[in-house]
Amino acid sequence: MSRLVIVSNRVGPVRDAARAGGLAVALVDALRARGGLWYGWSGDTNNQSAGVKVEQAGPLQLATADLTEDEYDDYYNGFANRCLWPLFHYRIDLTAFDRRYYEGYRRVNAKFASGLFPLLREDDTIWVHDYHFLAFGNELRQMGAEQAIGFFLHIPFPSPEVLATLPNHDALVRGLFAYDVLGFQTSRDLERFCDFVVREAGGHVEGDRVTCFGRTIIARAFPIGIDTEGFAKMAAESEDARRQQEKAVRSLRGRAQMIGVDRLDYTKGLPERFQAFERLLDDYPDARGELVYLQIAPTSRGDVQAYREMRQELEGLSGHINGQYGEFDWTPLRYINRAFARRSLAGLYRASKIGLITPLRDGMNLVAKEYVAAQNPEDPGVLILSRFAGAIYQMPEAIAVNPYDIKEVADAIQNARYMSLEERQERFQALFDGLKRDDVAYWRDSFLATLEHEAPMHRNTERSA
Ligand code: ADQ
Repeated sequence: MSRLVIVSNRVGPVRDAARAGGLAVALVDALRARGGLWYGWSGDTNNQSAGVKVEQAGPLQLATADLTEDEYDDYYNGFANRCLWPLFHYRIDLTAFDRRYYEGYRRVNAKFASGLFPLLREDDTIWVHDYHFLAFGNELRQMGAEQAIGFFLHIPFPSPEVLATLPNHDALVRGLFAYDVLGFQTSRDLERFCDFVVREAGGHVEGDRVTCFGRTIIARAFPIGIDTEGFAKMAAESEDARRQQEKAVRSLRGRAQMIGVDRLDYTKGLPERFQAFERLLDDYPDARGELVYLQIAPTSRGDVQAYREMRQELEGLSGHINGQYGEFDWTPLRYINRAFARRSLAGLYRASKIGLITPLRDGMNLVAKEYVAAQNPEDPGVLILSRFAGAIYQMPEAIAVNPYDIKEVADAIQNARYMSLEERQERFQALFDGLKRDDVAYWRDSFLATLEHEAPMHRNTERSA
């Protein structure tokens, strides 16, 4: 088996999964089994060039490089998080179209590619991740890399009209054709990519072969999963999870708990979610004193203005809801801005009768999957899931809602509160079976099989043609 080289912005078995987000969680799970080299940003900024640092961490070699302050501003806070992130989540209003950011982004992609190039072996398989490194493959190719290189996009791919608002969209999409395999979260993302290639770039599509800019690549949907059985076992059996669950149940004193867990990000629809909870308390007085909504939302990307503003808005809303509806012995909304250990999180999911996951847009959403995996099959909770999360395509047995429709979400919560045990069990079983089948190992193996077995055959045919 060839060596696997993973490239992603953040690297390694992270201590703070909440801040690192879903990508790091998924890759830790994916790589535990296979080992290899994992390369990316150290998380530090340093204006002296320290080069690439390589260290061993169990079966993994971790290779990291620092960013300078300017690179951090232009590449990470700038193009990645103030331009690509909002734009790919359909927030044109929050997108900063600043060409300086794009230049910084290209420079950092080139710098990281030149840091990796000398570490590569001839038969490595290279798997690049997410919107930070759209241009990475092209930079490596220009240095002469001939290895199989795949790319997986963890966030949505926008519609052609939205992508076309970006001044450098043509160069970015052209760069993607340096990869051999492109992976998307859902078939809708894949369709939008193909649409762009055909309508905006004059390419053509035949099955999963996409031709443009003189190259043919494989593009496919590979919906990311979680370690379903591992997570379920942790929720049911680990001492920490059980302790956290008992603590939660004790503090609820017979009341039901509804949970949301999200990085504090404007794509997650938190203000709308808080408003839906308020609407529930308004429209359904029987929920007052009976339901506690626990929202865990650790701060992320605090350097970006839009994130600071949203945080203030949420503090205002939560204060208002608790002031308006709270009783001396009942706090309706428990809003917590910090990370929890994964085991504790598993216990909290299990203690919750409802999982309320209503992003305005989300590539996949692993929290929805974790919530289901953590349930007690004898008495499972109900998942309410946004129709704009990628996960909805794999989880049709969740209650699907439009997160912008406050009344619809309030009604869904009320419906979930009174759902019969039989219906809850049926929905849970169907969801759990799906998550067990399409877990993180399946995601990893199917992507790598395409990259390692299908792409080389395809490259050979291209060469001999
Ligand atoms: P994220 O936007 O970070 O991921 P998500 O998929 O839900 O969103 O993953 C978040 C992860 O962080 C989960 O594993 C969750 O348990 C963990 N987490 C969140 N809050 C936490 C807390 N307070 N304490 C501990 N852990 C916490 C991006 C994309 C998603 C895509 C993933 C993976 O935006 O759409 O599903 O990558 O591809």
